[in-house]
Amino acid sequence: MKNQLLAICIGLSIFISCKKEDEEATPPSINITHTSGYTINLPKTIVFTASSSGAESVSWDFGDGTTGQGFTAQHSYAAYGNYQVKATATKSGLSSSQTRDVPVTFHRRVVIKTLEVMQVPAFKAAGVDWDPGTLPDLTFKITFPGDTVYETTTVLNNVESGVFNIIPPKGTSNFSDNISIDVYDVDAGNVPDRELMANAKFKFCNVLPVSSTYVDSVQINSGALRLKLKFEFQL
Ligand SMILES: [Ca+2]
Repeated sequence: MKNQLLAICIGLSIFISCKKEDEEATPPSINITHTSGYTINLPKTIVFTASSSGAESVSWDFGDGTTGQGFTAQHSYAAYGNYQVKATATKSGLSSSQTRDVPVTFHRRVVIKTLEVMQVPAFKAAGVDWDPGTLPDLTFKITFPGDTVYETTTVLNNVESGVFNIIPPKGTSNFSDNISIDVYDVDAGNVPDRELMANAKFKFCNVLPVSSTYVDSVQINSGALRLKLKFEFQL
């Protein structure tokens, strides 16, 4: 009986010590949660929480070149953008990481409602008119990420400026998306039937003001091309 008990104890202790080694060899789990990044004020402070089983420490990469420590950490962002935030949990030299996209943004989506062409290049080449004797016939194309194109059929004839309504409004949910706007002079029946006058590229995160003022329009300048966009934030 004594020998049996001894054998059970030895067996149990081996089992426990094996189990302990297994536990030590398992990297800690990691899961990030955070407070909302939607704001009209900058800087925007976001509180990050890491939940982890077994982690001894958690380190953070806030995605804007700064880092932090702790199961709970907070960081203030000075600019709008989508930040890739990475948390790393460490235990006994083993680590696990999780990365989350964290948007710091006014709202979830911005849509362009009108495009005002304020100024176009005066000539297509040195001293050569777009339309000899008359003013250009304006039209435009907006390219959103993924080559999603909004191409208007509206033409503003014989003008150098004017306003296009975009119906329904077109937009993006990612403020760091590249948006490209082409402005053309149309010459129906000619070859080519339209000529690119100028192009402007921008990201909403770069053109929105870094202030507490809620805006609904921005001006985009690219060389001689000057555009004004009226937009709307949507939830
Ligand atoms: Ca024309």
